[in-house]
Amino acid sequence: MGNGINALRLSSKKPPTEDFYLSREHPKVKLIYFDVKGRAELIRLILVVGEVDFQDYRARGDWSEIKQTTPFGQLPILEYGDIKVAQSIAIARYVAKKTGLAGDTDEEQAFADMIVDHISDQFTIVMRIFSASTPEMRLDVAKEIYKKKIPTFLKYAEDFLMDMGGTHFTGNKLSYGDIAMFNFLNMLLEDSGPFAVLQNKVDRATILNSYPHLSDLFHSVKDHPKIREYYGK
Ligand SMILES: N[C@@H](CCC(=O)N[C@@H](CS)C(=O)NCC(=O)O)C(=O)O
Repeated sequence: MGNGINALRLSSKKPPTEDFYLSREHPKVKLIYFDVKGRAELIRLILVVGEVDFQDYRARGDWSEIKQTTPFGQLPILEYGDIKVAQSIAIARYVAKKTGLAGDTDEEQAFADMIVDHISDQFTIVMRIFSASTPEMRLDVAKEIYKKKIPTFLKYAEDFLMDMGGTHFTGNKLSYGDIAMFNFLNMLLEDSGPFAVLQNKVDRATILNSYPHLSDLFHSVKDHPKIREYYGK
């Protein structure tokens, strides 16, 4: 196997957490993914909110070369010193811990993790839209998911958020669970997202009206100064 696996074996050489934050000229953290939001955007947003200067590497023609160096032949991966981490949710959790966005207690961490996993399951379902083989099938799959899966997903998430006090999934403060929900809702609402094929912009723009706590959470994360800066608004 390539030297990616060897690097992974060096993981006992734990880099100091202070190193995570470095100047833009010499970032120590490198996130490698394709040039889309996909499974990397949550990780990017956590690093952005956590104020970590990272190299946001977007693989293009060099993918087959990079693939040989990845632990599981897939992206995203995160490189940090001698550490190489694969699996988007494992990476998200790792950077959330490093940046204080994973929840402060074991219980808060469990609550943040549980919403992130709930979102991750739904994300995998939404990705079926992209694997549909014809434009007609893509439309049918998108319609089915939008009508049947999304409302159930949102209802459970809204109820859970209400149970946690209504503002943050950990109950207390911003965590990567809130950021993950923002990221998912952003994908649901945005023009370039998987649901754009439905041409139901107006309907999607009002979908959060039925989920007031999720709507407030979405807007509060969207208004986070670092997120506004990242999206250039
Ligand atoms: N469960 C993995 C899935 C990773 C995955 O499916 N990666 C895709 C891009 S979203 C990939 O690398 N595809 C290219 C390939 O498999 O050659 C994760 O969450 O990281």
